[in-house]
Amino acid sequence: MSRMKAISDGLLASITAALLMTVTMLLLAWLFGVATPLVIFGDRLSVFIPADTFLSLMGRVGGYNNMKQLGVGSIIVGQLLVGGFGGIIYGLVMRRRDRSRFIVTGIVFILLPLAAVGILLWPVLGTHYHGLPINRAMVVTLTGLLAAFIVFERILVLVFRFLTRPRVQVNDQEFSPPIGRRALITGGIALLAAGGATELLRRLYRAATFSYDGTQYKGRVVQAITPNDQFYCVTKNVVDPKVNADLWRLEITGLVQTRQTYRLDRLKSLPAVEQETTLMCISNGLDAGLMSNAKWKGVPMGVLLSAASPLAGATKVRLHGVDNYTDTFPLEKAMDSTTLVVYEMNGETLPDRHGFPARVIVPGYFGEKHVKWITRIEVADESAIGFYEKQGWGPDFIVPTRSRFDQPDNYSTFRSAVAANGIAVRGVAFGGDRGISRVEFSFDDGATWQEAKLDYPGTKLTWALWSYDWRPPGPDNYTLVVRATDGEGAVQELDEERPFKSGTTGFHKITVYVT
Ligand SMILES: Nc1nc2c(c(=O)[nH]1)N[C@H]1C(S)=C(S)[C@@H](COP(=O)(O)O)O[C@H]1N2
Ligand SMILES: [Mo]
Repeated sequence: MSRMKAISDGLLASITAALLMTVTMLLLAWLFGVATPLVIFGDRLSVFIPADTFLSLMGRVGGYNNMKQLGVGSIIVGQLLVGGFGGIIYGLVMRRRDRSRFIVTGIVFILLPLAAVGILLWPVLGTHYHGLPINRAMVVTLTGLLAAFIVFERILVLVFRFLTRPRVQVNDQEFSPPIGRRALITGGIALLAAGGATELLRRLYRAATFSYDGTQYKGRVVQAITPNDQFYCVTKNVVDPKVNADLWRLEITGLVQTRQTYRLDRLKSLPAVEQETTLMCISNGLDAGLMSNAKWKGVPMGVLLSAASPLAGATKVRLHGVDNYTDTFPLEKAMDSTTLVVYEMNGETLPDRHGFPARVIVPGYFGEKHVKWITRIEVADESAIGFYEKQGWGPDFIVPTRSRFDQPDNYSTFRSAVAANGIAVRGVAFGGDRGISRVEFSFDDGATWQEAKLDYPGTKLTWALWSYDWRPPGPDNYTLVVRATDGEGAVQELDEERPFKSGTTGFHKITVYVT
């Protein structure tokens, strides 16, 4: 066999094998919720990207959604490249042999990759999109990888053998197709596999989070309680979990005397509380709508923790979602009666994209900490950190007091005859878990302030809705500003010392023209 033929047959066989391996992974993900390198590689890598690099990368590729697509695309290309390289080496080695032995190809193409990928992805192997508990999810993820690598190895070996086997002759009759035709057949299979992978990717794409990640709630539609289907949404995932409640468990582990495991029905049988709480994302801009308010129903986390008896030395909890998202907050905050594990949102079962079957509500902290699809509460010490904390977000995760205009729109124009009858100005104000006691409005860029009306005062844990019936003194270009005072009397401020990684501070301003 010529060197060229060894290389080209090795390459063709391995590309076919890598494509079928990708199809296997996508099928496992699609049918059984198995985590595959296609998505968990990105999770594993993104914690090493510092927050500022992450943001500038995100900006350069055109947003979080594009970045996620780029991530998945690169992993697929990477798999094809690594597979192709393996195939070339295999072809060259096979030049001097007539048959490879399974013991060798099994070690090289199944066991070694399994060990390498397993070690590399160890921290994220516990991911499962149908909600298996972490330890079982690890077994399932490794089994899925094993299956995918077996597919690669078997296809590589068999296709290479098919391509290079000498033609068989029986009684002068040609039995196997000529070499050129075999390459054609293999190419056809590879194309089919590529088509299959593309079709599966299309389906996953439709199920993917691209259509709703980053959904905002702001403007004229804003009401005191955000309807579930309009509640803002942020997720790190390409495809969000769709948890099967029968597989799902909530575990209380770590520095506790007695580990606890709850099924959903047991969780729901505990005395429940209802609590209105507003959530806001750490990356919410001053004019943005990554903030919403709902009435949540669930169980105080402190009840679950007390039943497990935290040990001395425990100072934090680390929460784990089935998507391998993690975050932490102080144990003391976890024991607060307003920190909840909830399973209902505005009287309905928690929607999938907001964390079905259960999520955490931790008033006063940024949205990051309100872990969705919660599956484990790990009682931990000071050293525990979470997904976005590893990226360098924080160190402060307490929501600073904020306020926003929802009406009128920025750069609106009013004729003075209309303006003389009053311009309806309204918006929201949010003070974390400190409540809102007062909202002031200015139409001269903060030189003078007017008392706004609190149409919906909310509770300590929610936003307030405010309004002001503004009668502009005459035609002019106006800069409107709003500022809130929280329930403890602290006035909203611009904190120049606060790093952007701890969330923006300052004032929302809009421009209005009266002509
Ligand atoms: N398991 C899990 N929980 C998560 C996230 C996630 O990606 N996975 N995103 C967090 C972020 S960044 C925010 S702002 C809130 C958003 O919650 P929502 O989509 O229900 O509004 O969920 C948090 N909880
Ligand atoms: Mo967020």
